[in-house]
Amino acid sequence: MDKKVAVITGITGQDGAYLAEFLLKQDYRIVGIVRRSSHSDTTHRLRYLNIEQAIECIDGDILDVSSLCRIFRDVQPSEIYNFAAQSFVKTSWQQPLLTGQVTGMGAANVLEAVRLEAPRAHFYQASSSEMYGLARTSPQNEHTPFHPRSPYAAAKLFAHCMTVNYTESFGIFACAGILFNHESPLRGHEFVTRKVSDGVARIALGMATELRMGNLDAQRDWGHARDYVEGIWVMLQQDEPDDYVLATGEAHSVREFVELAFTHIGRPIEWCGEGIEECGIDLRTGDVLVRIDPQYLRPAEVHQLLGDPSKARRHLGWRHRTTFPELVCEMVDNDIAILRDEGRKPRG
Ligand code: NAP
Ligand code: G4F
Repeated sequence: MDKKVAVITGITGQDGAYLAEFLLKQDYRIVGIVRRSSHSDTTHRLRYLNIEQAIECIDGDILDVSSLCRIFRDVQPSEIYNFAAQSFVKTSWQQPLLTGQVTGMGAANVLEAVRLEAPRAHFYQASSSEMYGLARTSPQNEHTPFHPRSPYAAAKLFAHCMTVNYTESFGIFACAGILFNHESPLRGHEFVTRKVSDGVARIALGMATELRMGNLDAQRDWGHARDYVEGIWVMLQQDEPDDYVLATGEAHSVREFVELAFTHIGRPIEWCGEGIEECGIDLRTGDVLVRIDPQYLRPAEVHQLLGDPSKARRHLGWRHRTTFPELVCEMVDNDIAILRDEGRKPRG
């Protein structure tokens, strides 16, 4: 039997890399769309997973419909996963128009190329729990009303509605996964979990003395990206397209993430002060290890996100495997290992 062919936009990002790793185990041919860059190291996540050689990377950009049409026409994919986005919420206030173009219109471009060149392919859109924003009910499920609180969330909501629209209007098999935060050692350093795991690893190795943070009270439903890409794949194997929430069903604060990370390296902290005067003090030495820095606060905050993944459990048989403490410890241990390795490399 011919191999199934998957096209992945955003393959150089966290989820694209883990999905590619998973699909290779299912014997897929994988084509990744990679945008042009002036530096050569865009595929470091694929290299980290040791899968770079097994993937066909093709130049393309989701802002350029002609590149998408060319790739879909040439490759005739059975499945298309749209992960490409300007995905950092904080940046979306500094670059709202670019975020709208890439995260919102970019998805519409991909859908249009699917309609024109690969109308029988199964399509996945990376929707986000950020669309719930200032949610009126908790936990959030597929029926919870959306209230986006950032240009990023507004752009994702446009892309989400277009995905539903392309199924209803054109009969495209288009699924939107409404995914709550998922993290891993491949997470970008700008996101809070990786920032903390890297910062705590540096403190553990004596390379830094403190960590500067924003809102410690924000709560997120954090899972592991490797678990979530499996749920994404199962969505596209169903007989009918539908939308699904993927989440753990547990919310934790940024503060808890920080506390666990410091406890893991044997330097538990206690909190003193309030608001931007608050800081985290090393219980053993009395040193200040965490400071609040207003530059990391946002113009509008999403205070709590908590997902109800029961539909995915019932229909897809999916549930997360990695627990919150396992996630925190894996990320901190991984960053310690990376920093030790870098320290051993000869300068040159
Ligand atoms: P990520 O690590 O930031 O990866 C984003 C990817 O998009 C990168 O490969 C990036 O390429 C690519 N990209 C950006 N602009 C592009 C363009 N114009 N054309 C082609 N590619 C472009 O994001 P992630 O965490 O893997 O998330 C994957 C998707 O899921 C995103 O759409 C995100 O918004 C969404 N999502 C993520 C989460 C989460 O918790 N991780 C939750 C819900 C939804 P470069 O490498 O060249 O920058
Ligand atoms: O890690 P974050 O930047 O992720 P955020 O904003 O929740 O968005 C992520 O998850 C979404 C799914 O819900 C995705 F759609 C999106 O693409 C992205 O992957 O921030 C998490 C929380 C926020 O409340 C933020 O205010 O952490 C708080 N925070 C506190 N201090 C901080 C910091 N965030 C960052 N990035 N850096 C800080 O120092």
